[in-house]
This record gives sequence, structure tokens and C-alpha cells, in this order.
Amino acid sequence: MKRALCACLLGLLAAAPATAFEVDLEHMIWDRYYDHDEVVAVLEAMHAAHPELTRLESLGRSEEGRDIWCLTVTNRRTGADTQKPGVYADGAIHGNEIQATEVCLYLAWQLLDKYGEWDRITELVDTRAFYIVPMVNVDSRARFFTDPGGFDIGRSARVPHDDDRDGLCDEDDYDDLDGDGRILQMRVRDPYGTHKTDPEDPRVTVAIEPGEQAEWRLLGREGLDNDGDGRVNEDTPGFLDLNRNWGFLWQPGYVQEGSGDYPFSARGTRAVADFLWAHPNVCFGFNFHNYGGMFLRGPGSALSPSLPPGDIKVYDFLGEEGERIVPGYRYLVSGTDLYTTHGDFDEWLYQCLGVYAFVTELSMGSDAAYRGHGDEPNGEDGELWSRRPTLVERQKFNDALMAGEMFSDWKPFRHPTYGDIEIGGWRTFTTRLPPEFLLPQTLHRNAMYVIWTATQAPRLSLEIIGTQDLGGGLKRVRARAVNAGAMPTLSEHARGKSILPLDAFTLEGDGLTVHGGGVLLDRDFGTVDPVRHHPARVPTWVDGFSTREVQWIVSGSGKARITYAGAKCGTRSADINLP
Ligand SMILES: [Ca+2]
Ligand SMILES: [Ca+2]
Ligand SMILES: [Ca+2]
Ligand SMILES: [Ca+2]
Ligand SMILES: [Zn+2]
Repeated sequence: MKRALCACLLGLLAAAPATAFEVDLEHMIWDRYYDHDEVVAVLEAMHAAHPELTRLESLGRSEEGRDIWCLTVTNRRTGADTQKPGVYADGAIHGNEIQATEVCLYLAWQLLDKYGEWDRITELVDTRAFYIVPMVNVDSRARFFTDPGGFDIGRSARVPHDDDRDGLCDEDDYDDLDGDGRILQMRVRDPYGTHKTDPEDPRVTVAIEPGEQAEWRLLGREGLDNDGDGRVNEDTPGFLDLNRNWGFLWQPGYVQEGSGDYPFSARGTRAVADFLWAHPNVCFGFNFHNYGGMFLRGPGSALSPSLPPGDIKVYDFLGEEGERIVPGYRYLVSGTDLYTTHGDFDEWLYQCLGVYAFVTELSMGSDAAYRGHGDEPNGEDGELWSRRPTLVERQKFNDALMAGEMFSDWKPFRHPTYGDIEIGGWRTFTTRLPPEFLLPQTLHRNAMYVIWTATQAPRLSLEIIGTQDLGGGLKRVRARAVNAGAMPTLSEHARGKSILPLDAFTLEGDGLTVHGGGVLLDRDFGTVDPVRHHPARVPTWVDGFSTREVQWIVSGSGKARITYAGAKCGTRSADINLP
């Protein structure tokens, strides 16, 4: 009977389509991109294989009804996730930046695969919580793999928007004219145009120099004037940029393009915000994007207040280590080193929730470099990252390393408006995405940097310094909280703006009366910053790589408990017995 059942099952398996994706967590392959269904299958498999170390939940549904998944990784046997310092990581808030999802997926896999094998990871999964949301803009990332849309389409959330104010939303999308499954470029022969064929490579169309003879006029992405208004592809799906839709210094569309009708108007933004509001234990957030090789922090604009010095020190310490763990990437300030943005995620995290955060721009132009020692020098500062390869160099890379698969050669097409044109150009998976053979290093280095950052979240221990009989029935109790992580238990900004309550250092005991208490300013002279009311509870915080000492004056005797509790560092307790 059993054998018959097995044979039957085998028969079913054999009948399954050969292309069906089966997750094999033991032998995961990382030099490939995973599409929406595959990412979900990997998340489900990780949860099924490690139910005690993971929680898989949908934070909400997207505009097109897809779940926005969050995988929490922590060892539940060592305590609830909310009682541990949390590190948040998400990807594909811009849906076309698909390698951001792969980093998140790899991070989760690394934490689970190495749990019990690598001591650092075991300890982190026991003592910290990782919140991983691989696909924030889940609709556009899913469509990146299925629609012919190409790279340009997937940044926006799928929120209908009337780009050209004609009363219709999304009525003139790109069109796959030649039915090859791709949206490429269009060009038409025109001696009065703007471009010519590159003499070095006939596939490349370059701008003419002043006075040169033109050969081509560029017509933009493949498409038609669907609504007959005299413009081609003027109202493509969206536009709402999920990373301009957050509630700190949000600006309307005429200041910040793509910001949405109001903050948190997109489902993905709102779903992640609700989750983070409910998880004040999160200390650090990574928001993965896809181009430039950068760890970006705020301020993002001149409107944004500058950071207090204590927080800059923390950021500098973390960012400089990032530059070592991921060589070539730069730790930068987004508003001054890059460009102005309003209403983006990392600023909201820092300014409104008191969470340190980086936008990580994953890939570098040098990923697709075709250049040797003797070739022309690199960027102005001599660094590879600052100079993108020229289009001719990209073609040489394409030929030498990708067998020419990155580019579709120009082909003639009869266009109803433009007449005889040519369609061709760079394919979807080649713009700002590393070729798959380069993915594993990008994923591993960036995931390991998240893991290192988690080691620098508040790492608290509690010490009893001692008790002393002062005579007259009074006793002195001293205790110390030690933070071995670089991050303070509360950021300087969070303390200064009362974003979260201060942590509480408390002394409790049935047989005790606490007469005085406060932070110990000088241990030798016994100077104390006294708490005016309820001296048993001393509100405070502990800086990174630092200690906080408190002192209480009590009468009575018996068992007592000293506790340090904070939103971002969990709770530590120690018992004492007063004679
Ligand atoms: Ca319209
Ligand atoms: Ca096409
Ligand atoms: Ca049109
Ligand atoms: Ca169109
Ligand atoms: Zn982006």
C-alpha cells in the first residue's frame, strides 16, 4: 500500500512541469535573480525549515493585491523579538531595483543557514531581531520579470496617476511594437538630428559635437500615441515614488516629483510604517537601492535639520566600517554629497522614529568595467566607482563577458507616425543591474555588513557595583549598565526631541524604601544628578561604547531587583539581597 502510494506520488512529481521552481535551501544558487513567486517560495521554505527562528507575515496588500512579506528572524526561545534590539532591512522600494530584494533574501538565508555554525550569527539571532521585507514595491518588482516594460517602468508603485492632466490615468503606456517581449529604444534617420553612429562600434549612437553631421534622431522608448493626443508614451502606469511618500518633510508634487497625494498614501509605505511604529525596538534600518555603491544618510535636503554631533559620530563609525566590508562603496550624506530628496524613508526613520538608517545604493558602474592597467585613468579622484563605463566600453564588456546578450541590435520597423525607424538597444536586465555572475559578492558583502551593523546595536549588560551601609538605617546601592555596542540605547536626536521615553533604571524591593536616586556623576566624590520624584526609577540612556552608573539611598532590607529597561535595548535585571 505504502509502496503504491509512493509510486503514485512519484508519478505526480514526474508530471509536474519541468520549469517548476523547487526551493533547495541547502544548495541555494545566488548568481541568478529570483522573480516574485520564487522569492515568496524561498521565504516560505525558510519559515517552514526554521519555524522556531522565523515569523513570516504579510504587512499588508499592495495596490494590485500582492502581499508585502516580512520575515522576522530571531530565536524565540531566547525571548520575544520586541524585547531585543532590532535591525530592519528592505528591498525594491523602487520595484525595478531588483537586486535589492536578492540582498534581503540572501541576508535571511545567511542568518538561518549559518545559525548554529557561525558563533557570531548564532549569538545575533539569539539576542537580536532581524526584520526583512524583500519587496516593498511588490507589484512593480513582480512585473519587472513578466512585462515587456523594461527598466524605466518599474520604479513607481502601481497607483493610477494622470501624468498629463487629460482626465485619464495611465492611458499611454510604452508599446512592444515588434512583439519581441522587450521595450527598447527607437531612432530614425535624420541628417538634422542630434546623434550619429559611433565610429568605434556601430551599435552605439552618440551625440554629435557642434558642427558635426547628424545621422539619427532619438525617439525615446518603443511605443505609439495610444490616445491620439500628439504625444507618445506620455502617461505610463503610476507615478508614485514610494521613497518620496514618507511623512518627514514630505513635499507636494510640484516640489518633489512622485511624492503622492499625501504622506503614506501608497499601500507599501503605509504597511511598512505601521509595522515600524509597532516595533520601537528597531535600532537600524537598511533601505536597499541599486546604483552607485553608496551608504547614504540624511540630511536629504536643506530643509532637513542637521544631525546632533553624537549621532554623526555613530553614523561615521558605522559608515566607515561599511566602506571596508564593501570596498568601493562610499559613506555619504545624501542631500549634500548626492542630490536633494524630500519625504524619503531613511530620513523618516531617523527623524520620526529615532532609528539610524542607510540608503544603500548597491551596484557600481565599475561592475561592468572593461578596462586594464594601461588604459585611460579612472574618475577625477582616481577611483573606479566615480566613472561609469562609456557605451563603447559597455559593448566590449557585453561581447567579452556576456556573449553579446545585453544588447538587441537595431532592426528596421515601420512606425505609423515616424515612418521607417529602427528599434534596438540595451535590454531590461542590463541597466543598473549587475550581471548575474557578479551577484554573489554584492549579496554576501552587503548582507555581512548588515550582520556586522547588528553587532553594533545596543549590547547591554548590568553590573552591581556594590552596596554600603551608611549608618542610621540608610544604605547605598550602586549599579552600572554597560553598552558594548556602538549605538546608544537612544539616539541623541531621539532624546533631544523626546521621540521615545528615556530608558528606566529601577530598584524595587518589598522591604525597601527608596529615599533618593539618580545618575552617578562622579563615583569617587559620590556626586549624583538626583531624580526629583519617584527616585526608585531613574530615567536615562547609555551611549555607545559607554556606561551609565546610578546610585540609590534606601532603608529597609531584603531582596531587591535592579532593572534596566529601554525600547531599543531590551531589559536586563539583577537581584541583590540587602542585609
Ligand atoms: Ca493622462
Ligand atoms: Ca519590442
Ligand atoms: Ca499620447
Ligand atoms: Ca504608448
Ligand atoms: Zn532607488
